[in-house]
Amino acid sequence: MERTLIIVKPDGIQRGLTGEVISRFERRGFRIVGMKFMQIDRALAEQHYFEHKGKGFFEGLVSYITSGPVVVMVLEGNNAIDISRNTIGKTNPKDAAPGTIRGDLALEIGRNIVHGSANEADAEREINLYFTPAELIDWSRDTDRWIFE
Ligand code: IDP
Ligand code: MG
Repeated sequence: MERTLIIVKPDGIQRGLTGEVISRFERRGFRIVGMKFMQIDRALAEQHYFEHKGKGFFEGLVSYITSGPVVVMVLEGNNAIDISRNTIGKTNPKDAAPGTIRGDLALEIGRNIVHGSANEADAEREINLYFTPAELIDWSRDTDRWIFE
C-alpha cells in the first residue's frame, strides 16, 4: 500500500482549519499511520523544498512554512499520492476545483493550506524527513474491509 506525506501548513492551523483538513482525508478513507504537531525550522524547510531553491518565491515559501506550527501526517492507501493530491486540488487555489481543499478553503498560491507529496520518490524522501520508522504505526483499522477492496 502506498504512503504519502501531508502537511497542514501554518495558514491552515492559524485559520482553525486543522480538523477540517484532516477530516477530509479521513473521510476519503485514508488510514492515518503517523501524525505530529511541530514547527518546521529553516534547515528542514530548505531540505523539504530544495527543488525550489533559487526560484523567486523560495524565500517567501520558507518564511511561510516556518512561520508557525504545522500538522504533519502520513496517510496510507492504494494510490494515496495521486488521490490525496486530487483531494488537495491544483497548486494555485485560483485554478483548484470546488470540492478540493484548496478550491474550497484558499485563494492564493502562497497561502494554499496544505502540502501533499507529488510522487513516490518525494513521498519516501519527505516521510523520512519528518518521521522516524518508530513514529509510523502499522495497524489494521476495523473499517479497512469496507474501504480497501
Ligand atoms: P505543490 O505544493 O502543489 O506540490 P509546488 O510547485 O511543489 O506545489 O510548490 C510548493 C509550494 O510552493 C506550493 O504549495 C506553494 O505554497 C509555493 N509556491 C509554488 N509556486 C509559487 C509561486 O509562484 N508563488 C508563491 N508560492 C509558490
Ligand atoms: Mg510539490
